[in-house]
Amino acid sequence: MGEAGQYVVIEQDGPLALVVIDHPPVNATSAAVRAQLQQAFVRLDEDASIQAIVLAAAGRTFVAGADIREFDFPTQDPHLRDVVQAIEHVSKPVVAALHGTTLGGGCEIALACHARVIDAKGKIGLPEVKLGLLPGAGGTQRLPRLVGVMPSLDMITSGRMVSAHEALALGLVDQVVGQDLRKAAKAKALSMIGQPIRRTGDLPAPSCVPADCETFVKSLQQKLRGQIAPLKATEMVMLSSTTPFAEAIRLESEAFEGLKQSSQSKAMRHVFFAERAVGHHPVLKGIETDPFTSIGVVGAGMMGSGISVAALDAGLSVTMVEANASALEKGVARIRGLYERAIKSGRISQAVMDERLARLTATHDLGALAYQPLVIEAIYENQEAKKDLLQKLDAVMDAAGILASNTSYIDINLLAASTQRPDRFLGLHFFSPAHVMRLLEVVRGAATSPQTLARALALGKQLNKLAVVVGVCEGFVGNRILTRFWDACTFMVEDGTPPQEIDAAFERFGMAMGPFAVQDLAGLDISYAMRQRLAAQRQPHERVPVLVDRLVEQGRLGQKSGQGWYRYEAGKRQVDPVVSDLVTAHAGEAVRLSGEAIIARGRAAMVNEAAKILQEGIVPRASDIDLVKINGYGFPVWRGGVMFEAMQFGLEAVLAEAHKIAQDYGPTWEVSDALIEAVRTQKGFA
Ligand code: T1G
Repeated sequence: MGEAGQYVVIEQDGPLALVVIDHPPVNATSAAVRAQLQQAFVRLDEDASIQAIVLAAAGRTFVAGADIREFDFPTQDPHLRDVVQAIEHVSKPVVAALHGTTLGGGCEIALACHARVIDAKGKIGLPEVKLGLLPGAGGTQRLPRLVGVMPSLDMITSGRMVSAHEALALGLVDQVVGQDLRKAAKAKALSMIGQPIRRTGDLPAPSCVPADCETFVKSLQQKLRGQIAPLKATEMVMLSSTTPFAEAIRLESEAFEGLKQSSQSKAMRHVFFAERAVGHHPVLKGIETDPFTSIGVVGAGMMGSGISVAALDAGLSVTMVEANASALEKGVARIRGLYERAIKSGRISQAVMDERLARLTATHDLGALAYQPLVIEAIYENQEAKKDLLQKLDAVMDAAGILASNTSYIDINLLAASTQRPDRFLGLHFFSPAHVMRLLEVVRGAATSPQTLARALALGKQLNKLAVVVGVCEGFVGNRILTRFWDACTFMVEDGTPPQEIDAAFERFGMAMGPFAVQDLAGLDISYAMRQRLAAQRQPHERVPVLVDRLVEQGRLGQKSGQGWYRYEAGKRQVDPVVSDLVTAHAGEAVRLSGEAIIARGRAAMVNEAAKILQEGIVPRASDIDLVKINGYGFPVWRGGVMFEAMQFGLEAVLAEAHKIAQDYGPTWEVSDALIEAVRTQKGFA
């Protein structure tokens, strides 16, 4: 694992030494970087000709943290906390020059320097909890000494980056500069020669109002649903006001090492690298794309207006077209309403709202889309209506324009074939609310060209979406697995396990909401319509959900009708005896599954379908499926996604359950060869 390169260089300029870390792409503190950094500071401390030091980094950012790839192996000396300690105890002033994203171990190094100068566009933070970790090189003890306990709890348990100006206001940095960062840092260092050195670790222990901390912990516990790192981090930060620094540092690194070995951190590190891999597609190699400045959206309903807001928020101009006058008005009012609420909650200012709305053009005229580089149709889910619209758009749009459909299930190849530009056509499946949900399924049709795909992914990045490229199949990746999961859960109810017990089991598992509560939120009529649509393709003896269709036929559509699987009074969901009686009557010889058995069955139903998706080449990586489930369907990130969790759990058991499911639910639940192969080879899913 050793690295040979020289990643730390020293430039001397009179009494000043400039130490530059140069370890692309993000100056992560790998073992070699740590060793060279420690050697550099020991040497400079002994060098009498040096009276002050500036620590900076080359490339696009100051240190963005420890090298996450090293966490699967025993830590090599020196530990970062020892390097940080060495920097803090140098006998001459050390000033950090911060640019880009100073994160994790990079922030901890900066905290140990005696002053911090940051570029105005810079950001700084301790995002370790997003990896199931906590700051392990003194961050939980030094940050509170600089900014106080409550701001530290906010920064460390949210993992959010703060801007340069917020960092200055917090007291985290000493100076913000618009240009020539290093020059300013050097001036700062020279001005500190001969002055008493302010070592963060030696600063007084911060005060902490126990009641405030208790309130903070309570609200955190409500949000976490089983995640452990943020609570452990809170415990460490609170030590800063009660425990001597050296002892607290020892406890912090113990807690860090413990979390590093945890399955939650392994899962979240898997997700980190999965997010980096998802954009890699061999067909896109070498294709450069220009950023979008504008797009067109047809349909001003929930999805159309949400997509428009996502684009306006990303700085694009949007032309939103809606044939129906009142629908257009409603769409614009919905967008305006979203921004007014954002102003009320302090997320944006009136000026920002006005600037964004100024980039919105709302019209009935399809012709207004003639020169749009990309147009997304987001009208209601009806195949003929979409084909008709796409043909009209095909006729008015410039030949180079890309056409996209926001359909969540209609065959993209079929829609593409209804246009003259199948190579410049694909699916862009947003999730509701489209301006909030991070996931974007980019559905690549058989004729979609690599250039079109590259453009779509570029748009996804501009809209801050996590774009996952998927092939064409019924329900794409997310809804296809969801349908299997919901069907299996409905069969568990029909066989005698109450829906509220299944929901409780999956909410304990870490899901935001259980499957039946989600169905009620989405509307039972949506999946009912899909089952009706697919009825003709059903295989003989195929088991289909019965009870849910009965609910729909009784007008129980979910939250929108006040009744579904549950009853809703004053917005609160309640178990409905009517449904309980229906279940008991239907189940007869009830099979009431335990929590563990419920999870095992749900897991196997999802993994078996996901394995088929892999087998069919709908996605190239199992981790892509993990990202879809985490970012679109509330699968707990700290379990790493449906495929990673199953591999951690043990695929043998999943396969055994999948065989039982095939026996219980019939031929369309046959076990996937990919799952069998993953167990046979002991290699899991690639
Ligand atoms: N370690 C190893 N590789 C990293 C890395 C890291 N910390 N950060 C990024 N990379 C790789 C990444 O895999 C990708 O590689 C390339 O760099 C560009 O990244 C002791 C324990 C900095 C905001 O959590 O959030 O410090 O795919 O595509 O969109 O307390 O990367 O090209 O082969 O994401 O411009 C804490 C993690 C670590 C920050 C840049 N730090 N990184 O985003 O580029 S734990 C973090 C990021 C820690 C201490 C603890 C982002 C970024 P490849 P990218 P980007």
